[in-house]
Amino acid sequence: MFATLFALAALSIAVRAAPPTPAAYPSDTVCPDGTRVGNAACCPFIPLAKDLQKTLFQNECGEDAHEVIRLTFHDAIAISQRLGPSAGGGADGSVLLFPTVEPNFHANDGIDDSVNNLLPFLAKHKVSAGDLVQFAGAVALSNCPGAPRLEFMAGRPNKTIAPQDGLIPVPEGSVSEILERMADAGNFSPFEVVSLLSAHSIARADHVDPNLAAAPFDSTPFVYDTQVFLEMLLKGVAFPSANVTEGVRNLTVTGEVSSPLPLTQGKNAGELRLQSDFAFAHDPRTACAWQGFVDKQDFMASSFKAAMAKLAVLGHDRAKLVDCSAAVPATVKTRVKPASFPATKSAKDLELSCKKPFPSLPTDPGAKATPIPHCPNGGENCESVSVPGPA
Ligand code: HEM
Ligand SMILES: [Ca+2]
Repeated sequence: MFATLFALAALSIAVRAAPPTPAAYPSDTVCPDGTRVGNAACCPFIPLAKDLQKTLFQNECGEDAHEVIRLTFHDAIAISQRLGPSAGGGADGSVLLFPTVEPNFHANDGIDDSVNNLLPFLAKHKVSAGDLVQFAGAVALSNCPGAPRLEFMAGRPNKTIAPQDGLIPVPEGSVSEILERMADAGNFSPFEVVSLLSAHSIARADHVDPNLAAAPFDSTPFVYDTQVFLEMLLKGVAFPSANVTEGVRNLTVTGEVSSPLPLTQGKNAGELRLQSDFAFAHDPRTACAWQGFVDKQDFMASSFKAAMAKLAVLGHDRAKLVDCSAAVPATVKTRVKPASFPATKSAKDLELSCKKPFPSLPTDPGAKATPIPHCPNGGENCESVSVPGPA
């Protein structure tokens, strides 16, 4: 009893003694729209989430959501402990504040869409550019079945610089180069980098192979599941573009290696395998972390959430930001199918580099390879938002 009272007294002293950072704003505030949040600084994010869902994402884990999730990484990672503050400010929204600089970096090919799509929200809502990028990413991810609900910390200032080129990993990069870059940016461990790469479960490439648009990295690009970890371990057989064959690949395409599911039919592009993802799946430093996520949905999701929490505050002191995670929409509740070999594939197609036991998994029915649908509704025709803008 006394111990409890003492603990409570100590706690209230600790709370009152806290410095007047934004974290000391009144808690349990009622926002103008009636929503209760822990802190007044979180109020602008409630209408922002609604507007993003209605105007941009349409509550879908489609192209527009994927692009913004990629943007959270490309904004945040442009920071370097080795080169110092003049190299870039991390998760600072510089990509929105200097829309004619960063989108032109080679590693940012295709990022212009998400920059132009987000700029109207910066003009309309009272939030900083850095907060907008990370919050929009968390809202986008909430639409993806299987994904975790991300932490969101608010309060990144708008005062920043455009980063230098060369800080964003490219698929031609070696595992050593990428690990070194990720450690320099934010002390990410090899395990954390593999955790972050789970984002490639909801990803497609428009710019790696110029012959293909929206070429998916796994057979379920609208579901945050472990298929990308499984399918990366299947033997590559061909390229998804008829114009790219093993022999002439280097003439037109870099950063891509042979895929296990190359079938392209109309707009339904075959699976495209990034050279860097494939290298991570087999490198001795990362192969067991990679294989360890196969069919481990919850472990993958919680590991991603932890690594994203680190990524989202790069360049900031987390203690000076305000926890507005409650403003992130709850994730969709659609059940995610456990990992399975795509039709025609089985354990005999695996090429493993980690010596640990591999889970026993079923094969999807079908005598022939199934095309990977272009749209979340299973069809070939779907709209994506493309706001004209400076990027
Ligand atoms: C660390 C090494 C990484 C490399 C080399 C890499 C490379 C790439 C490449 C080349 C693309 C295709 C872009 C295009 O052609 O349109 C892509 C897409 C994507 N990446 Fe990464 N990436 C990395 C890490 C990450 C991380 C950490 C995230 C987490 C947020 C992420 C999220 C995405 C998403 C969501 C897409 C899909 C974008 C879309 O479908 O429009 N990537 N990545
Ligand atoms: Ca997937």
